[in-house]
Amino acid sequence: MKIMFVEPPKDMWFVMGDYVPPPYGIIQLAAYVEKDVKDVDIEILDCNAEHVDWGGMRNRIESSKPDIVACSSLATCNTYVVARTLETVKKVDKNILTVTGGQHFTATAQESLEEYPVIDVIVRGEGERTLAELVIKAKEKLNLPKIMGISFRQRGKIIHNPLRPLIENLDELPYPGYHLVQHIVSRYNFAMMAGRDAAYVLIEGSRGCPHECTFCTQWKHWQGTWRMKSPKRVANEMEFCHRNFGSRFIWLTDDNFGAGTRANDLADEIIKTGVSDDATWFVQARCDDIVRNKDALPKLRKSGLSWVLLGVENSDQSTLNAFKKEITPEEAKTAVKLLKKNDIFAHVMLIIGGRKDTVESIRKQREFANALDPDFVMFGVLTPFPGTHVYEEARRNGWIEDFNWSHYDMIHAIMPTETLSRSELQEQLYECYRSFYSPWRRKLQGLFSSNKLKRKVFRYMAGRAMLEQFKSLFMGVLE
Ligand code: B12
Ligand code: SF4
Repeated sequence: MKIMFVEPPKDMWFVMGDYVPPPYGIIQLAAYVEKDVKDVDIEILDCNAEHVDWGGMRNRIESSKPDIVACSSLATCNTYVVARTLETVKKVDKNILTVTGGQHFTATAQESLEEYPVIDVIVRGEGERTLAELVIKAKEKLNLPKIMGISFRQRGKIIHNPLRPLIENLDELPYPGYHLVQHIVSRYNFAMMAGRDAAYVLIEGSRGCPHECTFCTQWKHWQGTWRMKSPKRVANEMEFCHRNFGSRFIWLTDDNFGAGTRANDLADEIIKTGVSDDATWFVQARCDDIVRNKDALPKLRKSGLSWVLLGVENSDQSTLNAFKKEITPEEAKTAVKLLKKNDIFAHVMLIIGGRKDTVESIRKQREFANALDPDFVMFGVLTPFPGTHVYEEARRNGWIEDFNWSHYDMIHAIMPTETLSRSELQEQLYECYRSFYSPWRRKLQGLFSSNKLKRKVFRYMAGRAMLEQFKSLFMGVLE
């Protein structure tokens, strides 16, 4: 029995420059199958890192002769790429079992199975145990329809089996299977964040989220729970990746940092490993968690934490309330100040395009961003990702004008607001970037900042003409 995991050729998200990311989801799944299923051959084909195009992918599948192909998806914008991959598989041999999963396919299992006959099975929610059982049953030709957590077709009908209970203790997961991509592991990099030479890995410190923001897929995907690995385990994984794969830029996939003693304990454990002498790490965080963890920030910095992406989302309290974000603009200001004070690169994410947004309210957002003065800002357009409250409301009310999934990347306007058309909103998005990045004062401050990372990022951006890319997006997107 052979299972081939495929990371298809994906479009890059240009807002963050050039990068080659490890396909963490499938690397993790492959490691679990390797540990849990006997006598199975595992192969990972990472088309991005291996520079394999569609023709090359077909050749690899033909020569590998897998029994199962499991395709990574990551985000809604990759839907067609996944479908094309599994179509390629079926053209090679229609008997190969095709599987996918992740946030988008979990939320759209019914529609996706209706639309794409090339998908045999969708693994909904947490993937490890379900995929392992699928492989065992497929290997032993046992009854596939009894597997919890899958959606599939049976005699022309689409069946959704009940969701599988979540893994209770994430420390039981094997270490991510970077050894399975050992030959290409040095190609993973995030040029803008760490330079092309710093080997880049993703590590999962926790899974899910206890909050319920209306625009986010995460809480529902993970059944409203937040589970974490122990700080010692996370530090050990970092050390393992650093020692075995030379990883020097580590992205924790966590959506939350959490409160309590976790941040402090994590910093202690990482410092003990000595990784921080040579590697830096990144995490996303809520503003309130940064404020709550303020006393731990100096130690976190010492442990190598160099960059935090803060979900600020909006400057307006009533919009934050409508998003159910449960933070205040004041917390955002404090969080940015705290990060900068501790020499941690403060990266802010703001969302425009809420239903009530107007030219005036977006202007206020720009002013807020400028006043916050973080090291880096990303503006996104409110996007109705399937599985979110925003999607349900927008569908119900007929607000969605663009159903091309490849545009669901937060830089294409998908819905108008009450007062702005999609093209006007797209123009506003460009204006947000222009207003923040084009003033010479900010460019010079960035290029000559005392913070080394900020200098590097601004030099990188200057070289890449990122603003021009936004401008062309604004000109071309609705054609
Ligand atoms: C790291 C990351 C990135 C990295 C790239 C990483 C990569 N490997 O390519 C960067 C920064 C480049 C990036 C870009 C984008 N990202 Co991103 N990213 C993440 C992040 C933080 C971690 C992903 C991860 O590895 N998670 C850990 C793994 C183990 O979890 P998982 O992927 O969900 O997999 C589990 C299950 O879902 C399931 N599963 C998943 N896939 C499959 C496949 C099979 C076959 C099976 C059986 C099971 C299965 O099993 C796995 C184990 O249980 C997630 C948020 C998060 N915490 O997950 C967002 C997230 C995936 N990104 C998101 C988005 C929207 C984007 C962008 C569009 C940019 C944006 N606006 O934010 C682009 C898209 C780029 C592209 N073309 O692919 C959204 C996706 C929402 C959606 N429905 O589209 C997420 C969920 C963030 C969020 N809170 O909304 N991202
Ligand atoms: S946006 Fe962040 S805090 Fe809100 S539900 Fe998603 S992961 Fe949780």
